[in-house]
Amino acid sequence: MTFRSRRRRRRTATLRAGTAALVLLSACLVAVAGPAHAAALPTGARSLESVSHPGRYVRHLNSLGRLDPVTSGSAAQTRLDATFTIVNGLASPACFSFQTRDGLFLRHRDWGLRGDANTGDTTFRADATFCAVDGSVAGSVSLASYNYPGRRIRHRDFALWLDTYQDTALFRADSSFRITAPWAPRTNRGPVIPGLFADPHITAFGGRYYLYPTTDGYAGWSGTYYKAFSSTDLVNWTDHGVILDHGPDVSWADNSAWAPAVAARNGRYYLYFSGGQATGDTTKHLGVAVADAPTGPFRDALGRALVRGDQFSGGQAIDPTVFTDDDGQSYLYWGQGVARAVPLNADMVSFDPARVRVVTPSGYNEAPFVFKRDGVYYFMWSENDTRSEDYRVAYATGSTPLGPWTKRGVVLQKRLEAGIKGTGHHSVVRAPGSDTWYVAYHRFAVPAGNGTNRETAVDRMEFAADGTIRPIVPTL
Ligand code: FUB
Repeated sequence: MTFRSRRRRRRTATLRAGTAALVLLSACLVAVAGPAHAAALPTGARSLESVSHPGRYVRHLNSLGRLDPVTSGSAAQTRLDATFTIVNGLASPACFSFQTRDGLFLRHRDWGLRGDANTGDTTFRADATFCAVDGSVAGSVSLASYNYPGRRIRHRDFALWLDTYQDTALFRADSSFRITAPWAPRTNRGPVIPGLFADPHITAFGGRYYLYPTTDGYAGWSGTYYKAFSSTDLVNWTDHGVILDHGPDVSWADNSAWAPAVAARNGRYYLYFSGGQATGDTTKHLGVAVADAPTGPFRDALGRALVRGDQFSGGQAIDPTVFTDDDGQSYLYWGQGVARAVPLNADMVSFDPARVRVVTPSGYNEAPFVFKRDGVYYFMWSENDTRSEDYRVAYATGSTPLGPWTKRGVVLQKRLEAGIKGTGHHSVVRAPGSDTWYVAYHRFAVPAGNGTNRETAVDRMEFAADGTIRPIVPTL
């Protein structure tokens, strides 16, 4: 074991000890307080009704958290302010965050609850994450602070506070909420998976669709783990939880868990991913992990990078994708700034470095994706910077998986009249057994998102009779 990996294991052990201490602290509080089991919440649009004051709901008003009456006769703005999208916890996938309809997150500050924009820093993410435990009556929940587990959201004078838990009937009732249908249901489809997820890789295995995104919402894209989602209809998605976490699972990468892509071969599933280190060294590397099921758990296949960031001159080693041709040969593509491609060996975890080719088309920035239709190879990519509202998707065609490529142009870009910006880092899937195609991509979260607060959308992708891709219309 190297010094670095020993240090790494120590850090993981320290983190685990910290987590254990938090759990122990919660357990002690629970011992005083009575049972408070971790509870699962449905993600998606919901409202939260007070247990002690039925008819009053959690809402925000002038940025402050309140508990106010809401009825079907309430003003539209009141119903909107009392509707939250329950999402993956910004600080932990084991807990939850609450996104307002205007794109803010419920967080505590000076022990008061308020709605603020996600800065992506560690403090904000922790302040905006709450862990669900059983509430005072069956079917209700209580929300414990992620970073102050002894405190819970409760109402006092109809304002929302993060107060220290008290083992009284009054506190228990004032800190318990029923999760109800949303007061303001969405009139559009919204992101396909609630919350902040970018760089979606969509694929189909065994007649089921899978989505593998980057977990977003972190300043500097410093996220550390990947989740998997699956669906039969591209509308209703099951969250399969964390499938790979750089913390405990990858010895050579700490953060920058970006842009996963999964390929299947011989009954095994290979997850290609980007990773960086927390040492001040900003170099990114590509890794590969393997699992027996598309939802993992994945384990690092090599214990080292598959492509080191300094292995080839020029460009960043990020954004991997794999295309497998009809003859069974798989190809790995990757790169920001420079696009590279190489045939993978049959083991899917090695290649001959001498066979790596630069295949950068004009306008290319990152996020390569390759598929084949009617004997034509399509090479697609993202142009501009992911922080720009002009981040967009372009493509080229060729007669081999390695080009040469003929650029065909931009096919997916912002739609300002619908409030859609920064549409890029996409992937494409064919509906099994058909010639119906879909594209998954990310956009700035609607509303109020930006280049580190992105969400995942899926739309139809159609072809003209000559095989060119019709302009894709991004929809809300
Ligand atoms: O999500 C982090 C990075 O942003 C990806 O690797 C890029 O493609 C861009 O989407």
